[in-house]
Amino acid sequence: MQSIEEKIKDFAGKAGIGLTGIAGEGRFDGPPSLDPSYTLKGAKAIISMVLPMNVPAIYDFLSKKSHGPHNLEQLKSCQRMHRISMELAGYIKNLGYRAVAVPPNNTYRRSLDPWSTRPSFSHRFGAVAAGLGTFGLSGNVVTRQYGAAIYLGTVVTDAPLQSDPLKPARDTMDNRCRTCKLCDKSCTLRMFRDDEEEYLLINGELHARGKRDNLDLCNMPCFGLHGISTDKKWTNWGRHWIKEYTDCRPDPENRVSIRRMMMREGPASGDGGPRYDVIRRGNSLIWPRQSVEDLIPDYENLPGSEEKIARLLITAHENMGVTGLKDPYVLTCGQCSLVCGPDFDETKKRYDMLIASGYVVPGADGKMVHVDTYEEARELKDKYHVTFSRRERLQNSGGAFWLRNYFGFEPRGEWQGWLYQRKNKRACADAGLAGREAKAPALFLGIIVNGPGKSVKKQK
Ligand code: B12
Repeated sequence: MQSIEEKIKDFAGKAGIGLTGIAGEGRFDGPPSLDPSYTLKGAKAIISMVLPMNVPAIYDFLSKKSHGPHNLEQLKSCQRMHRISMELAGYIKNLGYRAVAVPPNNTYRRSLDPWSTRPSFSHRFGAVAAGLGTFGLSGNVVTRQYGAAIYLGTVVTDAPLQSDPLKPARDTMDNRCRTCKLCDKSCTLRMFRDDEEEYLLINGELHARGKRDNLDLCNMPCFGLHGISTDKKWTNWGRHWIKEYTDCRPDPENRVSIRRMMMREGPASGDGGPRYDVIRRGNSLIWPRQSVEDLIPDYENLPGSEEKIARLLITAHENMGVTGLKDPYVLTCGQCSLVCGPDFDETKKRYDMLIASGYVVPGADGKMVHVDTYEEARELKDKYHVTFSRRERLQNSGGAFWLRNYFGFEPRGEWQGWLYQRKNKRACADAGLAGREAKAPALFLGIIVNGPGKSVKKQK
């Protein structure tokens, strides 16, 4: 007879999930967002799942052939992951237990810093606790089978499930990242460091990842606000370049000035509000299958023309109730995970595509135009620079939405966070790694503790 764990994995596999792992009791000692009881009181286990990203769509994206297929595929896959997670939760309920699906993304807890983006449950921490992979330099979870180019999903349950074996905590960092580091070079603002590690204590073991300089340096490229690489040799798909950061990477410790820049550039982009809304609605809510998931064909059956691809995206957005985007391609970066394939050769191949891909910038009609040199890109950017009125900027900034939905104070999580930081700090010190613990730089507390930071700019 099949065990309950086997039945669950069988269900997930038949639904199309690539990898499934289980973390049971004793596997949730870590940062607060590894606590499954935030999602389900009395939770005893989680089922962590992986869907690989579509590789041809990644090639199109990195080589600048088109950003359409990856934009469509991510929306489809996140809906798919959400649907399968809900179906699996239903199946576990049929077996007599309680179960809840964690949406793929955008279920942030309230915080005094509404942009701190702390998830209700961290799929990454869950995947590590369930033995599916370990952290890489970029902080992404890297699996042996697919690298980091994956979508993660989680179901939380009170079923008393047996855990799967864990991967060694340094599996990815020692066996892959040490000699690769191409994810770092794929980030336009170089958010993490390739020469310094930070550590997270999870279930009594220290897990390494690249030290993160400042999460806002990830938020800006990922939301399309800074598309040009630090060496100015290529771009991601972002429409904007922050003037002050084009020649000089900012000092990551100057948190206040970087956040101020994000607050200036977000509204200046003219459609930050609806863009975020597409991501939120596509990732945290589930829609009737025919209106998003089934509307979007698999890569092999996508329409040949860019116009038709854009129309598909716009229809999917409209079906989720979002209009008013200046352009429908909301995914502009994520390159640290897209380049990371199952082995070094594949990763290098993807990275080479990126650095040989040149530049994309908005042209006369607002559509992205491909050019080969920095000078051409600069010229087009200056020529077709679009500005928005103060009213438009305010209307479409989305700032009020963030405050309304994510500002607040959740004492339990903050307390758990404080206890965790202390424990992690002690564990690092005991291991001879004093000061290398991953910090949780809540902006307001950070300002009080560290001061507003240095104004010196740092070139990298
Ligand atoms: C916020 C978020 C983002 C933000 C910030 C990214 C980042 N670097 O953290 C943005 C929008 C920029 C982003 C970008 C991307 N993301 Co994202 N994102 C998330 C999300 C919602 C949470 C990530 C997270 O755990 N962050 C923050 C905290 C919790 O982690 P931490 O800093 O390590 O924790 C420290 C402290 O904050 C503290 N702490 C932790 N939790 C809590 C809670 C409380 C209350 C307190 C007080 C403290 C505290 O403890 C830790 C040690 O100090 C998850 C979905 C999910 N629900 O898990 C997807 C997710 C991580 N993203 C994903 C992906 C794919 C991407 C992109 C590639 C873009 C894309 N979608 O194509 C890029 C990759 C960038 C990168 N290197 O991380 C995947 C990851 C795949 C993988 N292989 O790991 C996820 C899991 C989505 C999914 N369902 O697949 N993302």
